[in-house]
Amino acid sequence: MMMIKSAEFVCSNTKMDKLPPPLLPEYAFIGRSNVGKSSLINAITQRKGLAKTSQTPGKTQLINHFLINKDWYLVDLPGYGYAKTSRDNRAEWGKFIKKYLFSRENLQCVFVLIDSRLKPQKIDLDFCYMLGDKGIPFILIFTKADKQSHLKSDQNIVLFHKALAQWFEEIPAHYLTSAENRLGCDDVLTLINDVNLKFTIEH
Ligand SMILES: Nc1nc2c(ncn2[C@@H]2O[C@H](COP(=O)(O)OP(=O)(O)OP(=O)(O)O)[C@@H](O)[C@H]2O)c(=O)[nH]1
Ligand SMILES: [Mg+2]
Repeated sequence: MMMIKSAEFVCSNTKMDKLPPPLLPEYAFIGRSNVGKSSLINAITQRKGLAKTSQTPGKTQLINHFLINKDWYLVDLPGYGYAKTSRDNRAEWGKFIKKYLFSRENLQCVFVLIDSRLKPQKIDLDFCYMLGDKGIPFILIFTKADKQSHLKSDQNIVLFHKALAQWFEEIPAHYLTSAENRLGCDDVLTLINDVNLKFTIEH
């Protein structure tokens, strides 16, 4: 299992050319606003204040890079589907997030966070289809498992898989997690560790 020896905030950006050089493997957390992206980054790294969290949706507004063990990046992204954001803001979100997702060379995997308490939501399914369409590999992370029974979470996971199965031949791997009790966090780290070992810089 991977130990977290260091976790440092590097920078916040909306501009691709200001991101850290793409020389280390990188993993991005994305999902609906308030789904628990920043909280999960803190739980995974066991650093409570590393990524800023809030009860109010729309907290994370930029592409935030964190350097872990001086060896790989975790990226906290702004959430989608935040109703209070103006239409201009939302268009802006789409633009820079898509540019990031489609062109970041060292991006190894996108973690799409889904609230495990909810039945499949169109906005999440649409986001998954969009990634699939662009050939961007992703993994599903169901969040906030501590808020209900395991059975309920599993039912929602099955429903989500069924919805995806209409479009995908291969259903992406998934994890059930909680930022509250760290359920699933070490499994996510193990996956990251495995991918890190295979990382090579392509020229
Ligand atoms: N019980 C419980 N609460 C959680 C969990 N993860 C997040 N929360 C709560 O959900 C709220 C939103 O968490 P954030 O981590 O800020 O969510 P986010 O996805 O980063 O939100 P944006 O940055 O606005 O897109 C906070 O009040 C967290 O305390 C969890 O696993 N269990
Ligand atoms: Mg956030």
